[in-house]
Amino acid sequence: MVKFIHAADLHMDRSFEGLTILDENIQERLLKANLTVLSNIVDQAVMNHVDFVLFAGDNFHQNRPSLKIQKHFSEQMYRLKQKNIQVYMIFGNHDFYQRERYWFDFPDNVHLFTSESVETKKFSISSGETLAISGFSYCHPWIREEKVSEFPNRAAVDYHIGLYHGEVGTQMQGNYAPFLPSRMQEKGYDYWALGHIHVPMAMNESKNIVYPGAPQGHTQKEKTATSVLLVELSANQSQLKPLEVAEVYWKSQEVSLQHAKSTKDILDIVQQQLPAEMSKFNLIELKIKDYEHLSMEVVERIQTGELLDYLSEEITQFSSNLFVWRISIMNSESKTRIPLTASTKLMDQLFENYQIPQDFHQILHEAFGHQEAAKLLNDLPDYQEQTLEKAKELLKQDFLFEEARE
Ligand SMILES: [Mn+2]
Repeated sequence: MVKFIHAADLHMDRSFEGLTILDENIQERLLKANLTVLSNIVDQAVMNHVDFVLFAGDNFHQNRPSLKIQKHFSEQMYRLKQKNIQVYMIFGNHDFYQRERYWFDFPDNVHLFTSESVETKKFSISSGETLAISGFSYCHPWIREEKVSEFPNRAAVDYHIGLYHGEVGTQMQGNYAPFLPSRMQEKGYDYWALGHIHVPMAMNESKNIVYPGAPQGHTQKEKTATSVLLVELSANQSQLKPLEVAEVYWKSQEVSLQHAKSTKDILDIVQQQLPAEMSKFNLIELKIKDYEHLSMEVVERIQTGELLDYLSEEITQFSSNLFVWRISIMNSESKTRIPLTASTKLMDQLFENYQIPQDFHQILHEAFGHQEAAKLLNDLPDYQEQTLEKAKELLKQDFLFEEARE
């Protein structure tokens, strides 16, 4: 039997996105959380007596990780070395590998894949069983080729594992090493340790082609990104167990103002509906509903951020693990939206045009033609996706789509 931890997408130097009001204490706490997540993974590796740890890419959010993060990373790897735990690591599209970026040596228990060509490392573990791990790294922010076909067939070992940072797609139809899970399955490996998608998910029925998800969510969309996987492989089966390692949890909570008789009741009601004390730090979005019987002033004070401003301070005083980062209004019928005689389907179709990276680039050709701007934009691989999402959100906020009547 072999036992290991499969982690991916730590994005250790990524900031927590969407938070606008932040006092210094909280900012510092969030930065520290990123480092603690790695220590938590190492703690779990030691506690569970694993044979090795796999990092499936994007450990760092940028391909120029800060010296502070590098030092912390190498210290934590050293902790694993002292317990005789090996580390196998590839680099992803965010932390694409360039040797000169690393000022700290990785201890010798860390085995890096540094080439865009698939390499295989063979070794044996303390039980005497033999292993092969095949993988590749990004040396650029994009890989457009399908890479599975470059992987060797199963070697004559007890366990063969593939390390792969990428997303589902077909040859040249994506920027992140597009692959088909069925092709991976054909290789006959025992396990494929995937990285890139931050939501935990298995890509095949037998659950041995798997994204563990990011161990720490950095945006409100990454609520399920809280863990790494403890994997046990034996002759004919694999067993996966998620281990919670996140330090910061994103939550959203609906708050009904149904029982508020006047605006004066609102503050009390909101505070009463907040969750009780929690052991980890929670970033909470409050979604206000059933407020229509109250005056327009409620909506105004929420929309201007005044209520948020007040509450975030109030709440930090009675709970140190709670931070309200956004207060939004549910089904905001009160906000007048401009009616458009167009279906949302039409909008979706229009958006499809902008999904094509070349077309998106074309619109922004002036920006991409500017040396400094292009550098900045290329450092944001999710730029297109995020821009389109935001645009969609704004359109839905401002317009009311009405089907054309025949
Ligand atoms: Mn990635």
